[in-house]
Amino acid sequence: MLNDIDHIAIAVRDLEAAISYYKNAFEAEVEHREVISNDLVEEAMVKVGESYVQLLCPTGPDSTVAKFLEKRGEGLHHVGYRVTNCSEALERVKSLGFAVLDENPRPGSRGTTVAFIHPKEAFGTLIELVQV
Ligand code: CMX
Ligand code: CO
Repeated sequence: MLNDIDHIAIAVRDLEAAISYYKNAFEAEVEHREVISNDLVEEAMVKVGESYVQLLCPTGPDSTVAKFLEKRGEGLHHVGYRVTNCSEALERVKSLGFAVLDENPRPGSRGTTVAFIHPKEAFGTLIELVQV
């Protein structure tokens, strides 16, 4: 079901500084930027092969990413796996009784359809199912 790693998300305090770091250290370029208002975050997608590093910065104090930065500091926030059918993949996880954060798929950035799975039963890793 997991076709590819779509992105690895890293929570950062200063988006411009993180973009500069990837550019200077690795000559890696931002391919897409977007404010995801539902999640109160701004993303910069840095291209890595066919995948991305999603640099993620809160747009306000109520963002769960702001809470994450406060509690845990900057670092790995979640892994996004590319799936063919987000709804089917989510239903499977739900039918097995694992906790999810989205009962139904919803719009993500770049016109994707996404659903988040709770980290508590996923061995401490927040998972995003991404249908491109
Ligand atoms: N990875 C792993 N564990 C995490 C986590 C993360 N990113 N964020 C929080 N947790 C853990 C906390 O440490 C806490 O663990 P304990 O109970 O052991 O202390 C537990 O999850 C609950 O954390 P919390 O602080 O009480 O809950 P939050 O209100 O911060 O919510 C979460 C956490 C995962 C439910 C929330 O971040 C969420 O719903 N995420 C899905 C949406 C999202 O992340 N959007 C931003 C990205 C958008 C995108 O990529 O497109
Ligand atoms: Co993501």
